[in-house]
Amino acid sequence: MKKFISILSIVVIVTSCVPSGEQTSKLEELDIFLNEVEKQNLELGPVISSASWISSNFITYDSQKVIADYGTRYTLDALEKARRASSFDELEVSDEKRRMLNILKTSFVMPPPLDDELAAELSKITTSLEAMYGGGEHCFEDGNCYDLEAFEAIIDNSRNPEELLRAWSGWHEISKPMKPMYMRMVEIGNQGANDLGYQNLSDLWFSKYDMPSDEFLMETDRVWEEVKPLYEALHCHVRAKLNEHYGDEIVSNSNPLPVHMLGNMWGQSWSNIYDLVYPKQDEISTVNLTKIIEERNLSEIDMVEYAEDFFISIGFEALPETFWERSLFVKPVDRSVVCHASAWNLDPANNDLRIKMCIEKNEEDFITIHHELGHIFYYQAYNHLPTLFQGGANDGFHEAFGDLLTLSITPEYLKKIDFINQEEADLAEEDFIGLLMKQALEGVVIIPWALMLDKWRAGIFKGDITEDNLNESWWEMRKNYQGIVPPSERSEAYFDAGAKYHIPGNTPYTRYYLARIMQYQFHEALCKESGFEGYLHECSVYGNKDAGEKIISTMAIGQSLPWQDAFEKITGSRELSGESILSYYAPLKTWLDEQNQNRTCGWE
Ligand code: X8Z
Ligand code: ZN
Repeated sequence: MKKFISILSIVVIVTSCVPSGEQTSKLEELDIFLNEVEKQNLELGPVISSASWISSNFITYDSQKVIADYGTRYTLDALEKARRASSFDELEVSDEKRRMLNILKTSFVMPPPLDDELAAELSKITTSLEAMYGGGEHCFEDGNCYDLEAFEAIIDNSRNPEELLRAWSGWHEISKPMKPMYMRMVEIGNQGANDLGYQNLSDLWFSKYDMPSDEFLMETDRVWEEVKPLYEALHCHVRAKLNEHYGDEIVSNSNPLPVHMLGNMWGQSWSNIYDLVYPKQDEISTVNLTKIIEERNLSEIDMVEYAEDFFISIGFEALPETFWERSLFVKPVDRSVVCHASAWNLDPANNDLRIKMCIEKNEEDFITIHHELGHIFYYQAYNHLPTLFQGGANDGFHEAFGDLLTLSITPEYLKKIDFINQEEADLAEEDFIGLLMKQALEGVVIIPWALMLDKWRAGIFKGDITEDNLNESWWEMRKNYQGIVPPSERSEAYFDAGAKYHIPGNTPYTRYYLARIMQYQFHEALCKESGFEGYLHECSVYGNKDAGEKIISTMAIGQSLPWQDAFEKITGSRELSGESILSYYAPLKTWLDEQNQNRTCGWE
């Protein structure tokens, strides 16, 4: 999700107390301030967003210069506003205005102190890091150069351990030079967080969840404990199957999994090795969306249209013409762009919505398109709100809705849109373990990764992890949470975390953890409410206007209320829980436990 901090409201609220003279003038001052913020957001926001769009779409010396400069000015201005917002701390105001003031004080990811030079230095670093990733390329001694997409073409598809190792290692060269810049960025960012009244960046990042940060972190850990047995069962089975295929030398039966053998550059999704881990691979019972996309010769835009159609089927309004005109769907051949998929809300007042994605014609990207459109339709649903309330109920909500709908890509749905026929749908439904396995290799596998990534960052922010053990701690945590190890010993000369977009891109990652838990809670609630009684994986909300209404009206709240209120609207509960994901995968868990019966599971 991309947008520069949004801004605020004109609504006049009557407070419950009778204000004294002094309060009245302070209240008037507050109204004037909030109106100014809204006006500025409406005027300047779209221009800054355009500069940012250009800098990500055309990575050049000049575009980076412009965005670094805009970034500095914008951040300094936002800091000034945060300071002014704090001056109303003691004033008795409505809940709505208090929320707006809090948003002004907390909407920072990497704040500098209120200092021109440090702000400029920080902006330069953050801009450069993102460009280094976006333009990342590694050339081997034979003179052949590869960018991320070229390396991924190997990692995602090859079954040759040497080739895989070369591709994995090649891509992880690009982040070496990021390390000192990253450390300096954290140093400045921590000072900035401190100036805003936080202990450090970690304190700032985790204080945005309408509860004290330590309570929130306990919640995330509690849910992980619930989901862990499912992950461990999957890990055990996948390891045994990879061991069968590759032998002890490549994948041992007792050690953690080597990251380069998992069909994904970061080992965060294992769906590309589905055929190795699920015994029925040769039968037609498994729907292969990549094959269907190829056979039907679908274009990148066709793929986006199918996703749009899903949202429209449940009651969303079609996307504006400008979405189709201004988005980037295909990787340009003649220039460097940040290919990592993103959704943009450039000019809320004019509904200028776009995605930027180098779409590949395969199943993985078909799913990612739904994810991105989840962001886009969220923007569309809340863009009527004051700019300060234009945001997800929390950042996990923003990531969850597109993913939620992908749970509805059932065989029955695929038959409805004519991707498969009745016989294929029946076969696929019968082989529900295959179906759940495919989902789990993405949806369950990502969970410990999505939790550990920010735990590692928090360690740096708090100073528990230093430049001397940056890489070591990264792999230590990956081993503990995911049971994954690097192909070989990695020294501190490497900065392996920097080879993942969200580290140089400074995108908090706990949002994906929340999304991957909440999406099942949403799915279960929406399915049950529509009277569905079967297995959760058979339920599709395609065409279900009641479910759509729930989603749209929740989205329309934006971030105007605590996330728990929005959560309750859909699920009837105010708490995260691992129960829904466990029920969704219950048949798979039973199957995995049988398969794992005589295996040794777990890792050191
Ligand atoms: O970054 C993304 C989206 C954009 S918000 C494509 N995701 C995470 C990732 O790629 O690591 C979606 C899944 C997790
Ligand atoms: Zn996203």
